[in-house]
Amino acid sequence: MHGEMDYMARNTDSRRDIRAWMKDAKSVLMCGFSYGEPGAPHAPKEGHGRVARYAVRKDYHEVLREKMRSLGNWLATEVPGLHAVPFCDMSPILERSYASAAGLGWQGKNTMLLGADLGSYFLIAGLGLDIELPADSSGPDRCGTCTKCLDACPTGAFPGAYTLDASKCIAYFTIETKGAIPEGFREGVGDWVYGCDVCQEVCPWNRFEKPARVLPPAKVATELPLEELAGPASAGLRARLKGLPVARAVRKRLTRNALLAMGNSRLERFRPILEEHAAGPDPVLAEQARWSLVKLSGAA
Ligand code: B12
Ligand code: SF4
Ligand code: SF4
Repeated sequence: MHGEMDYMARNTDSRRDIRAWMKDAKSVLMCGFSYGEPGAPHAPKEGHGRVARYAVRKDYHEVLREKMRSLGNWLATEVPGLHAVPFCDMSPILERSYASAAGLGWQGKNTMLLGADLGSYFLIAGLGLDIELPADSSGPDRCGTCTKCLDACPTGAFPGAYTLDASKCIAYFTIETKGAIPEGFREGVGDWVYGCDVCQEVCPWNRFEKPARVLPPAKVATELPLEELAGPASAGLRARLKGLPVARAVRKRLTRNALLAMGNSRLERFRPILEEHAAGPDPVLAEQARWSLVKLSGAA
């Protein structure tokens, strides 16, 4: 279920309890930061690769940790001697479980944390505190009989409601996987080149997404030209992506993903660039390019 993300199998108990790494923690304060863009089109675009929305705005890790650090500093002026530890994404903790317990929403059938007035396009950050705060409680589960996210997942990554097999998720394949993306999932990856938003796009609660304030969209579209991602012009594109989460991707991984999307596009104009990679020295890229060339020929 975890694929190459070994850290998810480690410390499963400590990831449920912050006191495993913050011994004096008595409360955890959780915040959600919207990256919504109500009304923005996020449709596929011919010859382009799609990037998850969160990945084309300022890298949230630092921005949100800094926000929580400032909140901790302000609290310390009210409570002298306060010990506060900010965290966002990188700490070994199940952030969605804590955020749900803090009343930010419920974990939907797609495992995303959803708020009734916020949808799921928000990121989570927290602050461990050595003082007692009044406890909140989880919001009610409002998924009801809906199964849109489970039905829409292009790679069948949900073995059941509320459970994700991370090793089948497009976000895992495109961001985390180092080698080849397994053949059986390549068609499903479609035109996604970094992350995936399908199980959120179909969610009715995202009608209530809120415009982003802390994480406004960068001036880069969520659809990137595949030639630029896989071709010699990619240096220019990387300069435009500097500082965004998508730029965290190793160049080779983005190239591999773009070659895959070229195959799924069935566009003949990608043949020369695919042929170039198919004859190139990198075995992962060469194999991916050969697969995509077969798709272009319509042989499979
Ligand atoms: C590893 C990771 C991934 C992995 C695995 C994701 C996963 N679901 O486990 C991959 C790379 C696939 C991934 C993908 C994405 N991720 Co991610 N990811 C993480 C990370 C670092 C750890 C998550 C983890 O430990 N998962 C392990 C399992 C055990 O946790 P879990 O899903 O919460 O599982 C529990 C629930 O399902 C729960 N449960 C809850 N209710 C119910 C009800 C029933 C009946 C049952 C049976 C179970 C159940 O039981 C499980 C066990 O506790 C967190 C940050 C963090 N430190 O928490 C971000 C985080 C979860 N990711 C985030 C985001 C934004 C994404 C993507 C949307 C990115 C994208 N657009 O591509 C996708 C969404 C995929 C999805 N549908 O979840 C956000 C989610 C924000 C939100 N509003 O929920 C987080 C919190 C980062 C952040 N700081 O904001 N991610
Ligand atoms: S992010 Fe995409 S691949 Fe992953 S579970 Fe959601 S729909 Fe499926
Ligand atoms: S799509 Fe439906 S089932 Fe999935 S999280 Fe949204 S409301 Fe829940």
